[in-house]
Amino acid sequence: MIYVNQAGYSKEGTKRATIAGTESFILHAQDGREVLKGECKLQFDENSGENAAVVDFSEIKEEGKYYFTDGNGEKSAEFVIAEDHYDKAFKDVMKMFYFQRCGMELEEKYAGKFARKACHCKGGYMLENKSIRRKMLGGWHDAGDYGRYVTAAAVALAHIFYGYEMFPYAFDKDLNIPESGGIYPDILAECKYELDWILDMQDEDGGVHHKCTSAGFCGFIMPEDDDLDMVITPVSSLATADFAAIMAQASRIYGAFDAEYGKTLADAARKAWEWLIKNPSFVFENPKEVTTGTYEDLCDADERFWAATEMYRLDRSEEAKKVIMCTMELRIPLFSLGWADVGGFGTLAVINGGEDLFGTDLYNRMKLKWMDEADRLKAVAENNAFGITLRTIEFTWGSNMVVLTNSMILAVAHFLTGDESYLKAAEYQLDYIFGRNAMDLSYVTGIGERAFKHPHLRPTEADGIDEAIPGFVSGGPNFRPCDEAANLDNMSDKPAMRRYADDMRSYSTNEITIYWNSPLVFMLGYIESLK
Ligand code: 9MR
Ligand code: 9MR
Ligand code: ZN
Repeated sequence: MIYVNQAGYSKEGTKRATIAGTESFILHAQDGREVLKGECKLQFDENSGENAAVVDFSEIKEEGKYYFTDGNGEKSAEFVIAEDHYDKAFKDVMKMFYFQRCGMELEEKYAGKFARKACHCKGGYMLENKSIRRKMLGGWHDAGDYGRYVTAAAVALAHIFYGYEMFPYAFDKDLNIPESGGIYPDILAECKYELDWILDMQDEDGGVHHKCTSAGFCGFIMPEDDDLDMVITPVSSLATADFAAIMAQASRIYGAFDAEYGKTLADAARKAWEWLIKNPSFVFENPKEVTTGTYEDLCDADERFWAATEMYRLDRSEEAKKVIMCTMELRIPLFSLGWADVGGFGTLAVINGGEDLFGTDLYNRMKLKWMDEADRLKAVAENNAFGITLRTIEFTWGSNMVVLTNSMILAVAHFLTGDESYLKAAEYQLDYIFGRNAMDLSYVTGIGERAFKHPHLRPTEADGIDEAIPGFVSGGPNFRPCDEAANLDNMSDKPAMRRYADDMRSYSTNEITIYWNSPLVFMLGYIESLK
C-alpha cells in the first residue's frame, strides 16, 4: 500500500508518501505515464503495525494529477500537485462552523441541500433554580451531539483567533454565510455567532456557566426535532477563566472593526476576571441528573494562566502579571492547545503580545519552552514512516486534534525562526490527516478520493442525504475505543493507528467537534499565508 495526502501537494514543497508491505513503487501521471520509480527499505512501525518506509518525491514539480502503484500493483488514492491544492479544504473547514449553528434556520442559499430549520429556540432552565429560564439562543453545536459547552467553545475560537492575530490576511475568504459582505471578514462574523452565545452564559456577578445541554443526549434526529428541555449547569472557574481569556482577546480583534462591540467584550472579560480573583477553584463535574459531555478538569491553574495573559494584554494589570509569574513556577504544560490543558494559549498570548509588553525575560522563557517542545515533536516526526508526531499511547480520544495542535506548535516554531524544518514537520501532520495514514483515509469529509463518510453527527444520520456535509474533521483513532462499533470491529486488538472505524456509531473514534476543525483552520490559514 502507498498512503498519500489526498488533498495534494504543493509544487515546490516537500512531498512525502508512506509505503507499507512492499518495497517498490511507481509514481504515475494521470494518463498512466511513469514519472518516478524506486525501491525502499522497510522498517517496523509501531503505531501502524506495518513494515513501512517514507517515499520522498519532492523532485516532481509538474502540476497535475498523479497516483502511485506499489510492488503488488495496488493503486494509491489519486492526488494533485498544484498551488491551490488546499483552497477547497480551507474554505470547507471554515464553513463547517456555519453548519453547526444553533438557533437559526440554515437557508438553502448558504447551506445548499443541507438546509434545515432553526433549532433549540425555547431556551433552558437554571439547574440551581428551575423557575429561572434563559434564552441561550445561538452558538454552535459542539459536536455530533447538540450540546453547547463554554470551555470547548473558547478553545475552538482560540485556535482561530491566534491564527487570525498572526496572519489575518490569509483568512480573507468568502464563506457564503448570511453575514458575508458585512463589516467583519467572514471568519470573524462566523466566530461572532459563537461569541454572542458565550456572552449569554455569564451571570451579573461575572461567573460563567459551564454548559447548556439537554439532561441526556437526544436520539439521532435533526436538531429542529429535538425538543428536550435545556439545562444550564452551574458556574465553573474553568468556564469563567476561558471566557475571560477569549473575550479579552476578541475585544481587540473585533474592536478594530466596531469599537462599541469591542468594549462590550472587554467589559465582559473584566467582570469574569474579577470573579476569578474573588473565587477559588470551582471545577466541574456533571450534576447527577445530567449525563451529557462533562469536559471535566480538576485543575484550573492553566485556565487562570491563559486568562491572566490575555487580561494583561488588555489592561496591563499587576494582578494578572502575578498570576502569570506564579504559574510559571508550577509544572503545567505551557504548550498544550486542547480543551483540558490550555496553557499553550497563554504562551501564544505572550508570543503575540510581544517582548515589549511582557518583558524580555518572560517572553524568552516562554519561547524557549515552546521551541523545546517543537524540537521534540520534530524528532518524533522525522523518525517514523508516517511523519507523525504521536507515539502509540498518544492516540487518545480525538487523536486527530493532537496531531493538528502538534502541527500548530511546529508552525509557530517556523513562524518564530523561519527554520524550514519545522514547517516540513508541520506539513507532515496535515499529510497524515488527509490520507497518509494506515487507514488510507482522508479524515476530512468531502476532501480526497477516499474521505471518511460516516461521522457520528446527528444531522448526517437524520437528514436523509447520503453524502456527509463537507469539511468536517473526524476525531480519529482512539487507543481506548469504547463504543458498540469499536467492539464489533475488535478494534482493541489492532495497532493504535488502526483503532478507528468509519462508522456512524463509533463516537469514540469518529465523532466530529468544533475544536477538532479549528486547529485545521489555523494550519490551512498558515499555509495560505506563506503563498
Ligand atoms: O452522541 C453522543 C456523543 O456526542 C458523545 O461524545 C458520546 C460520549 O459521551 O455519547 C454519544 O451518545 C451515546 C451515548 O453516550 C450512549 N448511548 C448512545 C448514544 C449515541 O450513540
Ligand atoms: O473531546 C472529548 C474527549 O477528549 C474526551 O476523552 C471524551 C470523553 O470524555 O469527550 C470528548 O468530548 C465530547 C463531549 O464530551 C460531548 N460532545 C462530543 C465530544 C466529542 O466526542
Ligand atoms: Zn440547536
